Amino acid sequence: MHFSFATKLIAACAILAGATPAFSHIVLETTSAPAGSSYKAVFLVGHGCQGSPTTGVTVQIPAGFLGAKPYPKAGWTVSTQLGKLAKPYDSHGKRVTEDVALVSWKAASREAALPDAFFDEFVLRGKLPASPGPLWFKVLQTCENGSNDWSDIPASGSATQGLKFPAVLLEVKPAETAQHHH
Ligand SMILES: [Cu+2]
Repeated sequence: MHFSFATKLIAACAILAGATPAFSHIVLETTSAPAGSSYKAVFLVGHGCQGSPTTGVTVQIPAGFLGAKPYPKAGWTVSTQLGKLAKPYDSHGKRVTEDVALVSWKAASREAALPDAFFDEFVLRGKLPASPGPLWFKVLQTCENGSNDWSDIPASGSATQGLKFPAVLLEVKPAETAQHHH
């Protein structure tokens, strides 16, 4: 029996999509990390908005993720926005009452936009909360045409099956457990 190359490709994509939805949405390169550690969040963007190139990625920093700092990105303008902390804390003898709440990358030109057929990374770093549990980053992906609002969070637990636009999940592990991996 003969299958065309295109048919095989479609079949492979369907299998991939079923087994690892991770490859189709915006996800983190490292999906778990120890509580209280410094964490490099690499957001992987695998497609645009129904074929349209990505022109912007805006990440909402979840409560408990401290001191977010974006990595610059060639061809893109990066900006941050501060927000008031629900729970102020002390650092280096100073009271900290606000922190980075929003990190945004915008393509500086039409040429810099991320084509739907390409893959790219958007990176920031920060400190994880001291207590374990799921941490959700809501991400707004804007495109030349349309946008994807990755903000769906399950009512309980951390399974994203069935969510159309799941927020980006990081599993914060108990510090001791995670150390076994090193
Ligand atoms: Cu997807």
